[in-house]
Amino acid sequence: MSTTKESIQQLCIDTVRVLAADAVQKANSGHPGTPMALAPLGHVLWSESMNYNPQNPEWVNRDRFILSAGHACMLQYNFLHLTGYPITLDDIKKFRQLHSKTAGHPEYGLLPGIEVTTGPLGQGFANGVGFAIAQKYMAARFNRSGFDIFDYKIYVICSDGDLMEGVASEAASIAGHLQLGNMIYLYDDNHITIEGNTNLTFDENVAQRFESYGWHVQELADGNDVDALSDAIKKAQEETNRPSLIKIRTHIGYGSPNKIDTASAHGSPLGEAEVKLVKKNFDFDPDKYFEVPDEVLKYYRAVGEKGVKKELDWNALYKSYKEKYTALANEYELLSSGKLPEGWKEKLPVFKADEKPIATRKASGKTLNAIADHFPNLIGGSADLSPSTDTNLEKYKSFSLANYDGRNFHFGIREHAMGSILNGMALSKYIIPYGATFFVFSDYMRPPIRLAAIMKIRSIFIFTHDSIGLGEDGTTHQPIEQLIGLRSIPNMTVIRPADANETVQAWRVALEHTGGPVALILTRQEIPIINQEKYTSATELEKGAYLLSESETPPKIILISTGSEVQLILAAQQRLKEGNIAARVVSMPSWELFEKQDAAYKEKVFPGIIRKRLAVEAGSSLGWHKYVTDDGDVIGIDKFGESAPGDEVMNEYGFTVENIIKRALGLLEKQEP
Ligand SMILES: Cc1ncc(C[n+]2csc(CCOP(=O)(O)OP(=O)(O)O)c2C)c(N)n1
Repeated sequence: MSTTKESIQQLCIDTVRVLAADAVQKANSGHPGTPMALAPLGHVLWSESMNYNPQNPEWVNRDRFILSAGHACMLQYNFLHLTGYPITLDDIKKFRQLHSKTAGHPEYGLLPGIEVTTGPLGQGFANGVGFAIAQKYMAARFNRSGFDIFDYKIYVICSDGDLMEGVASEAASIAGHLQLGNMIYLYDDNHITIEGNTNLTFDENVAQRFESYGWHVQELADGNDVDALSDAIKKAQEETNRPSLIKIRTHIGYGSPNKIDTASAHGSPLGEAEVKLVKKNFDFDPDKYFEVPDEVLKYYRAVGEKGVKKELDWNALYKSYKEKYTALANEYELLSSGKLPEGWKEKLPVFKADEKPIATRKASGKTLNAIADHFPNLIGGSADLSPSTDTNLEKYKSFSLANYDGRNFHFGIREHAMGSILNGMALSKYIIPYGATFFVFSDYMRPPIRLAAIMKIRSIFIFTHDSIGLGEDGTTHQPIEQLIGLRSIPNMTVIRPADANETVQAWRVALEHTGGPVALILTRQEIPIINQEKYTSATELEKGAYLLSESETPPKIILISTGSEVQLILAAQQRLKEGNIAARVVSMPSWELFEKQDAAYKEKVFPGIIRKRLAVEAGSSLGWHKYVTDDGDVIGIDKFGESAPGDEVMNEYGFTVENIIKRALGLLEKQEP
C-alpha cells in the first residue's frame, strides 16, 4: 500500500470504493457504481456528521440513517463494518448470498444499523418523514428546558429514481408544510438511471422544486469535495426550520476508467479486469481482494468509538432528567419498553343490542377516543377523510408546526406517503401509528403496506367504506378485490369486524398485536349490534373465527361470514331452523388470526365431517374455497360494483337472507360425489 497518500481521508474513501467493487464482483450481482461515487459523502456522514454508537445500534438518540437508494447498500454495509457495527468482512464477502446479513437491499432486522428496509425507490425518502415526525413528537412531549433528550436528526441518501417516484413528492410536500427541520436529505445527482442519462425522462429543476416545497436547498458541484460536503451538512444541521436537501453532483462508477458516468456502472459488476483497473487507479494491489489497510480500519473504528462517549453523555443527561422529571421519564420508559399501559382495557366501550345500529367506522372512532388518554403514543390520522373514517381524537390537537405534540395528523390527499410515513413512525418503536382512508384507496398504499409486512412492524391501517355497501359513490369506490389482496400479504393481519363490539375487540387485538401490520376493515353503513347475551362474546374475535351461534342439534351446514354480512347469516340460521335445518354460524373476522390457532380449535370450528359450508362476503370469492371445501359454496362478488343506494346494491348482488337460504338449500340438496 502506498504511503504517499496525501491524506488518510482519501485512503479511507478509496478503500470503501474498492470494497464495493470487490463485493459486487464476488457476488456477481449488485450495484457498484453508486457506492463508489458516494464514498466521500459516506465518509463525511459516518466520520463527522452523524451521532451513532456501533456498540449499541439501538441507542435511542442516535441519528437515523436511511439509504433510500437501497440498491447502493454496499455503501452502508461498508461503513457499518468499518465503524464497528456487528458486521464482519466475511459478511461483506457474503453479499447477496443465502442467509447472509448483507442482502441485496438493506433489510431491517437482518443487520443492526439498518433502520428500515429499502429498495423500492421513493419509500425510504417518505419513511424519513415518518422518522422526522416521530422525533418531533417525542421532543415536544418529553424535552424540557436544558434537557434535549430527543434531538436526533434524520439523514437520507436519495437518488434520481427516488425523486422521480410520486411518493417522494407527496412526502416532500408534507415535510415542507410541517417544516420538519430535522431532516437532512442528500440527493445523489449523478445524471444516470438504468436506461441511460436522466435527460431521457427527468428535466425538472430539482432545486427549485424543493424550494417551492419549502425546503432549504444547497447545491454542490463536486461530490468528491469532502470539505464542501462537510460545510453543506453543517449548514443543513443549523437550518432547523426547514427540511434540507443537498443536491450533490456525483459521477457513478467514480474510479472506474471505462464505466464512470455510464448506466452499466449502475446494476452489474464492473468485471474482473475493470475492478483491477479501479484498484490500480486508487493505488491498491490489483491482485488483492477485500483489502482494508490497517490505518483505515483504525481510523473508522476510532470514529465509531466516539459514539460510545456520545451515548454515555446522553445517559448522564437522561439520568438527571429522570431525577427532575420522573413522571415523564417513567412515561417514556413505558413507551419504549413496548409494554401497554395499565387500565386501558377497562375503558373499552361495550355496545348493547338495544342501541341503534352503528357503522363499524363509528364504533372504531368511539373506541379510539375511549382509550386515547391511556396511549400517548397512539397517534395518527387520515388522508383528508377523518370525518368519514372517524379517526379524529376529539380531545387532542392536530400535529402542526405550532403543536408537534399534537396527535391528529392531516396527511392531505397523499395515501401513498401516509403509508410510508406511518412505517417511519412505527420504526421509531415507541409510537403506534394509524392511518385511515377508504378501503378502495388502500391500493394507493400497497407498497408501504407490503413493506410494513416485510419488516413485521406495527403500523395500523384503518380502511372504511369496505364494500359495495357504501352505495352511491359507485364502482370506483366499491372495494372488491382488496380483501383478498391484503390477505395474500404474508405477516399481514386483516380484521373485518361484524359489528360494534367486534370492532372494539379488533382494536384490542391490533394494539396487542406484534409481528406485523394490522388492517381494520370497517363499514360506512350502519349495522345492527349483535346481542352479546344471546350470542358468543365478541372477545372471541381474537381467534379469527368462532362459533357465533351454534345450532341446537348437530349442524348440517356451516354458514361463514365476515363484517356486515354476519347479520345476514345469523338471520338465515334462524329461518333455516324454522325449516328444521340446523346451521352453525361462524363469524370469521380474520383469516390470519384463525390460521394461528391450533389444529384442535380449527377442527372445532370447521369439523372435517361437515363439508357443506357456505361463505358470504361482499368481496372477491377468491380464496374462500380453502374454508368452504370443494363441497361448499361462496356468495362473493367477482365483478365490479355499481352506483346505487347501498342496500339496493347489496340486494342486487345477492346479499340477502333469501339468497343465502336458497344457496344453502342448494348445497344441502347436492348429492355427495
Ligand atoms: C419502485 C422501484 N421501481 C424500480 C426499481 C428498479 N430500479 C432500481 S435502481 C433504479 C434506477 C436507478 O437510477 P437512480 O435512482 O438514479 O440510481 P443510480 O443509478 O444513480 O444509483 C431502478 C429503476 C426500484 N428499485 N424501485
